[in-house]
Amino acid sequence: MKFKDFSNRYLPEINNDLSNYFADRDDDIFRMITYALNSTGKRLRPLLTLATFAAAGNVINDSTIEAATAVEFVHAYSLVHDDLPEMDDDTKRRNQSSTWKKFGVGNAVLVGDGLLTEAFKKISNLSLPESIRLRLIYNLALAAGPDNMVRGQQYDLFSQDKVESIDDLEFIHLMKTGALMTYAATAGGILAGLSDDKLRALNIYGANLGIAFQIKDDLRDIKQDEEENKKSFPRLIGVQKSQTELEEHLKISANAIKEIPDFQNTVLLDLLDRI
Ligand code: GRG
Repeated sequence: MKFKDFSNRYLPEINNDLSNYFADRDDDIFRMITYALNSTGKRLRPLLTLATFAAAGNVINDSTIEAATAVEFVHAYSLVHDDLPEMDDDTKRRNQSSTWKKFGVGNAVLVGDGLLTEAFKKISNLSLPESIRLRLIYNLALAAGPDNMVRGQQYDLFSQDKVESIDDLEFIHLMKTGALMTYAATAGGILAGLSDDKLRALNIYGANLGIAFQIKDDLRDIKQDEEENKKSFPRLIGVQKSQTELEEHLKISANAIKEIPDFQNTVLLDLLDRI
C-alpha cells in the first residue's frame, strides 16, 4: 500500500479522535486548545505510529488510534510555542492565525502547556497494560523534553554561533525534529510488543526520517528565502550536498526497516520516497 492510501484510510479516524477529545469541555482554555489541535496538520507522527504497528502484522483498532494521537498533542504544543514572538515569531500556522496571534501570547503559552501535559494524561488513561503505557510515557518524555526537542530548539534559536559543521546541524535537528519522529516510529513497535532489536531498527528509521524531513524543509525554505539568520543545511553545505545528504539519510532509514524480519514495510518505504 502507498503511504497516501494509508493516510487517506486513517486520517479521518485520527482527526475524529482529536476533535472528540475535548468536545464536551466548553471553557476558554479548551476552545483555544481545540483551535490549535484541530487545525489542518498532516498528522504525520500519529500515522507513523499506526504504520509501524501495522507493519508488524497487527490490526489497527480504536485503542491503537487513541494511543497514536498522543504524540500529535506534543507536536501541536511545539508548534504553538515555536510560533511565539520570542521564538520564531510566526503569525500564520496551518492556514490560520498562529495561536498567539489569535489569543495573545499568555494564552498561547497556556495552550502549549495544556497540550503537552494532556498528552501524558491521555497515554496514562489508555486501556493497555501498565508496562506499555509506562514505556510510551518514558519515551515521549525523552523525545520531547530537555534531552531532545527542548534542547534542539534552544540550540536552534539561541546558540546558532555554535553551529559550525554539518554534524552540529544534524545533532540539532536530530533533537528538534528527529526525536519526535523517532518516538512516533518506535511507539508503534512498543504497542506491537516488538523486541528491543526491532525497536532499535525503528529508532534508526525514525531518526533518519526526521533529519531527512528537516533537510527537505530547509531546501524548501531557501527557495522562499526564509529565516536568513539561521544556519540551514543548504546555507552550510550548499543545495547539491544537502540533496546528497538527504538521500543518504533516506537510504539509512530504508535499510534499517528492510532488515527487520517479517515486517511489511511498503507503507514506510513509500513515505521515504515521498520525502
Ligand atoms: C517549542 C520546545 C519547542 C520546540 C519546537 C518542532 C519544533 C520544535 C519546531 C517546528 C519548527 C519547524 C517548522 C521545523 C521544520 C520541520 C517541522 C517539524 C515542520 C512541522 O511539521 P509538519 O510538517 O507540520 O509535520 P504539520 O502542520 O503538518 O503537522
